[in-house]
Amino acid sequence: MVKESLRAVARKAAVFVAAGAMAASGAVALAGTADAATTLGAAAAARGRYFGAAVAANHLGEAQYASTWTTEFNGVTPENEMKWQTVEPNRNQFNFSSADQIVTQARSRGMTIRGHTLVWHSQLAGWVSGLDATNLRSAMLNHINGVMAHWKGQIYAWDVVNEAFAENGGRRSESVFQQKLGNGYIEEAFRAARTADPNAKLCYNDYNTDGMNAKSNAVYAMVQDFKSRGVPIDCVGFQSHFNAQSPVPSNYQQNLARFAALGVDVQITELDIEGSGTAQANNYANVVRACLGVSRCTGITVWGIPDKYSWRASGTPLLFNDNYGKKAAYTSVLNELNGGTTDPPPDDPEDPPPADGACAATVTTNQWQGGFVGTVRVTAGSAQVNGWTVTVTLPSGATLTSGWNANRSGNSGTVQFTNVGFNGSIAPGQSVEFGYQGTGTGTGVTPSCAAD
Ligand code: 9MR
Repeated sequence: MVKESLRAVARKAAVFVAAGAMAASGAVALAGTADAATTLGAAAAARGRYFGAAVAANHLGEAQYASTWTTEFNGVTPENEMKWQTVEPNRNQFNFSSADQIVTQARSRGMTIRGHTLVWHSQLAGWVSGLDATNLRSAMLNHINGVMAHWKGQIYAWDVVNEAFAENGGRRSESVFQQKLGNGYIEEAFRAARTADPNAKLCYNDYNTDGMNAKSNAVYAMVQDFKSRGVPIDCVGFQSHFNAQSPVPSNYQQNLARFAALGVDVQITELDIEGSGTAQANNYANVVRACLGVSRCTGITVWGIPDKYSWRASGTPLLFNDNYGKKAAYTSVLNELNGGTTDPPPDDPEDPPPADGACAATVTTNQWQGGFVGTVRVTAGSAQVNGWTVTVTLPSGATLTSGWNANRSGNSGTVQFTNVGFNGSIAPGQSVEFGYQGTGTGTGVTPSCAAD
C-alpha cells in the first residue's frame, strides 16, 4: 500500500515535468492522471511524452481501428498520406484530402502530429525524377512550402528529409535529390522548412541508425555540422524497425543519448518489432525504457495499430493482434510507461524521501565502452523547492562533455549543477530531471541535493 501511494506521488511528479516540457513545446497533449494510466497515450503523457501510431486513412471507417487509435494513442503519423506522390501528384497541384481526414481527427483530440515526409527519394511523384537541377531545386522548395503552409502551426514535427544516408555512411546514391542537387540539398530543405513553419520541429529521419554504426555516425556528423553552422534542425527520428536480423541494438539508448547531447530532440518514429510473446514484449520494453532514459526523447510512434495492417504483417510486429486484442507487447509497453520495474521505488530504504523543505537527487547512469550518460532526478520534499544545487563527485578519469537542463560548474571531479530557469521550482513531492554525458567511467556516483 505504501509503495502504491508513493508511486502515485511519483506519477504526479512526472505529470509536473510533462507540463513544463509541454509549455515549452506547446504541442504535446497532456492526458495523464495521477493514477496508473490505462492507455498508452495517458501513460506516456504522464512521462512528458507522446505515444503515437502510424494511421492509414483508408482504415478509419473500421470502427475498431478508429476507436483503438483514439482511445490508446495521443499521437499520430499519417502512414502514407503526406508523401509526395499523394500530396503533389502533379507539379504544383496539391491534394491534402486523405491526410486531412487524419489531421482533423487528431487535432480535435489534441494529438501530437508528426508530418511524414517532405523530401524522400521513395514514394515520389513520377514527374519529379525527370527534372533538371534548376527545376528540381525549385520543385523541392515549392513542395516544402506548399505542404508545410497547408498545416502551418498544426504539426509538432516534420520529417523534413527521410532516409538520405546509405549503410556505409555515404549518401544514398539512388536519391534524385542527391544525384542532381548534391550534398547540399538536405541543408537547403531544412532552411526552407524553418521559414515555411517556424513552429514545427524539423527532424531528420532514418532506419538502421538505431545503434552506433557507420550510418548513424554519418547522421551524427551531419547534425553536429548543422548545429555548428546554425542550419536549423531540432530532432532526429530513429525508425526502429526490428526483427531477428536487425535486433534492438545493445547501445540503443546510448545512441539516442549521444544525439540528444548535440542539442536535438530524439524520437522513435516507426517502431515495430517482429516476433511474439515474451521475447517481443521484452524487446518493446527495452525500447520504451531507452526512450524514458533520455530526457530529450520526446515520444514514440509505433508503425501501425493491428498486426494485419502492418507493412510487414507476417512478422506480427505491432502491439495489437488482428482482432485488436492487446498483445503481451502492449502490456509490457504500458507497464514500462507506468514506471516499469527498473526504477527503484521512492520508498526504498536506501533512497529515503527528502525531509521537509529539502530535495533529494538520484542518478541513473548508462555506461558504455568509454562513455556514459547520467540522468539525475531531483525531487522536492513536502515543501516547495525554489532553486536547487546538486553535487556529484565523478570518478577520476571521467570528463563531462555536455549536459542539459542544468548549469554546471566544471567537467571533472566534484561538479555542481544548478537549476535553469524553467526547472528551479519544484512543487512538494514532485520531480524534475537533468542530465550529463561524459567520457570515461561515470558509474558509482552518489549525488546530493541542496535547496536554495
Ligand atoms: O508503411 C508504409 C507502407 O504502407 C508503404 O507501402 C511503404 C512504401 O515505401 O512505406 C511504408 O512506410 C515506410 C516509411 O514511410 C519510411 N520508413 C520505412 C517505412 C516502412 O517501409
